[in-house]
Amino acid sequence: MNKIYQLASLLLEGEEELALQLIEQEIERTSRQQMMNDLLTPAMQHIGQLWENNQITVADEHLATAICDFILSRLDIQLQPQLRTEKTVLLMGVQDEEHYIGLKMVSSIFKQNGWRVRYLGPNMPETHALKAIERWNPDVIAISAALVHRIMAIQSLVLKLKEEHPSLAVVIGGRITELIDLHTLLPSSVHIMESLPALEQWIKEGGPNGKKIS
Ligand code: B12
Repeated sequence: MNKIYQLASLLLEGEEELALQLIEQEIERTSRQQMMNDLLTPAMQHIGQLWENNQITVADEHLATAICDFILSRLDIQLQPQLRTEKTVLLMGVQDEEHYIGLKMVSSIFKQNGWRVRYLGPNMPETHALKAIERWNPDVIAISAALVHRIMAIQSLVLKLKEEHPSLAVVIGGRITELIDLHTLLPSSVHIMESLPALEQWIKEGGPNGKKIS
């Protein structure tokens, strides 16, 4: 069976140990980033399809998501970055956004590259997002959104960020980047990243101090 379907079915069956084993084998064969991009993401997307087609229940999807979340946390704890930078990234999902598995993957990529990560999770109210910036003084703020109608929340937050913290690097990612062209809707200084490989490349090229990619 194709590994993506195999993983999706292990997640849906609640087989967390077997799912973890499959994921660890994949990391050994490829890399953590490739496993997240080429195996775990498509497995969750497949689960989304099954859900949309009423082939699984909401409870099945919740179980799969919970295991996925647990596995990502467990893999994160084992992370031992080779280099440490003095850079800090603040991660959050925009207000009302509940999808956060992608954001956890982003967190893992930053950590693996030696960054200090302050992960605020999904559904961050704008005023609190702004307060958190005062508190943590990050080099980068990375924002995730899955649904198209989050565009208003993104635009509003970006506008305030550009007003109050003009030099702060802003990175936007998530499923929304596949659905609409954010380049035309946001200031050109915002880094719009459609994938984990694009993010990793940006980090390796120096992040906010390197060249701008989009
Ligand atoms: C699990 C899930 C949920 C869970 C989320 C729990 C959680 N802890 O995240 C729950 C049950 C809460 C949920 C709720 C809803 N969901 Co939902 N959900 C999913 C599902 C099955 C998987 C999401 C996921 O984890 N994907 C895997 C991750 C890794 O992918 P990702 O988020 O795209 O992230 C990747 C990239 O985008 C990138 N990335 C993400 N963020 C960032 C940030 C930066 C900075 C960067 C660089 C990169 C980056 O990194 C990841 C790496 O590959 C998807 C199916 C799908 N196609 O994804 C549906 C899906 C997204 N949901 C959908 C819907 C409709 C909803 C609801 C509206 C349902 C409802 N009626 O209540 C609500 C909305 C909730 C809300 N207020 O936000 C639809 C959206 C359809 C559409 N029109 O856009 C989907 C596509 C399912 C479907 N096929 O119908 N959902």
